Amino acid sequence: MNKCLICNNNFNPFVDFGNMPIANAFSTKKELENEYFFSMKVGFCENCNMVQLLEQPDREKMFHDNYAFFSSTSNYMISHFQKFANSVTKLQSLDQKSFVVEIGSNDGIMLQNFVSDKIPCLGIEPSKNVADVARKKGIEVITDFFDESLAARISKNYQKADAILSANVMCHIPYMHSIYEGVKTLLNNEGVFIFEDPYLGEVIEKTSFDQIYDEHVFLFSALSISYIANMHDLELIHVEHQITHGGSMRFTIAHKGAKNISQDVIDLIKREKEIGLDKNHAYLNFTDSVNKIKNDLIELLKNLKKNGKKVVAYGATSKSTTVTNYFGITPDLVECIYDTTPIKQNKYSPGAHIPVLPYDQFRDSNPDYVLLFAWNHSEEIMKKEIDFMGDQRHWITYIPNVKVI
Ligand code: DWN
Ligand code: SAH
Repeated sequence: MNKCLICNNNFNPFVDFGNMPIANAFSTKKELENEYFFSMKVGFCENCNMVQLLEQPDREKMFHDNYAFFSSTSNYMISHFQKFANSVTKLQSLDQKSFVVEIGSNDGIMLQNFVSDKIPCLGIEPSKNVADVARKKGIEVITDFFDESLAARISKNYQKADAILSANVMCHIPYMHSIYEGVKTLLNNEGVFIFEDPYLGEVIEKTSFDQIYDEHVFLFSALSISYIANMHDLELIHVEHQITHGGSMRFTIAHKGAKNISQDVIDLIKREKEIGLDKNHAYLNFTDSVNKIKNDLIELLKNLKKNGKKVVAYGATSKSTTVTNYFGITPDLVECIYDTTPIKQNKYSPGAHIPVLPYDQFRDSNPDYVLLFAWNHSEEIMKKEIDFMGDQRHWITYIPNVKVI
């Protein structure tokens, strides 16, 4: 039995991925000698409806001066965050007197839009190397982990926020109560806290099990978010589906009673109950669905190898660490991974030790099959590579099931 991080209720895991390394620990040969592993199991708390990791490595092991994920590696995401920022400016009628705080601002992909509109903003980003990229864009960043005490300091030293924003960060933070207390302190009376993360409903529906890795301690639903908001005198007032990262949900939170709750919240909670996301039952077949993908993909890769085909991968994603380690994909089956991120290049993937090579070498490698680890960016990537792939080369994708394209 484990204790829920949100409500302290007892619960059991519904899937066990075994030992996993740090998903973004792309390493040199020497660094691999001290590789760190943790036991990755996921459970569902039937009391507050939160899906969560049972164990998460210390935050300093994941977020530090050499964090490997840079948000601006996708052009689609750059335009996504421009639209996100513009929608907040409109919603809150932001101007030069306003104040926007982003939690987990990474390389400034979101805040750069407020800077160019001259709207005062502040980023909170514990990973110094990515924060430095944002600073070069003229964005003020505090290199620290957001929590209750930092929120108190910011509201004292700056001003209360009209908007607190966060994307793909809330699901990374186990100390959620401290976050919500911090939000309550920092948000002004009419302020909104808007964040988006991979959506539980879609992870279950599509079996996108690779959204589960060390950094992703939670998978959210409207049910679980309204539960935790309520615990802190806050309220879920709006939800908006996003296609990013394979299916995400944007949640808007405000002080309790400050704003109307939209019909979309009521509808989504109703739908989540209809499909049973509030019951253990919804999670029982998850392991079987993951294992079906595993068996199909391994069989395909083994057949391709037997037939002398060259298979490489595209996108050294965090998600691929779960795929390669749980499925047992080694360099024997997938020669290498091509990626545009300099800090990942000429290193080895965590656990599976597949070489990561610069994207510039992808085309010269002349592959027959390309396993798309960055499947969430498939539209952008397939469009970019359409001429090269032609009719002779094939993509392999595996969410929601194994497909050769
Ligand atoms: O939640 C998280 C999300 C936002 O980002 C973090 N915990 C970590 C990270 O997850 P990820 O690594 O699974 O994210 P992506 O966006 O799927 O990673 C894409 C990878 O593929 C990057 O390493 C960049 C690379 N890439 C590329 O080589 N060529 C991406 C594109 C679009 C390309 O054209
Ligand atoms: N918002 C970006 C980055 C997501 S990656 C995007 O959507 O692309 C997750 C980021 O959260 C990392 O940059 C990590 O350093 C940061 N992070 C982790 N814990 C945090 C915390 N407690 N406070 C602020 N940022 C945090």
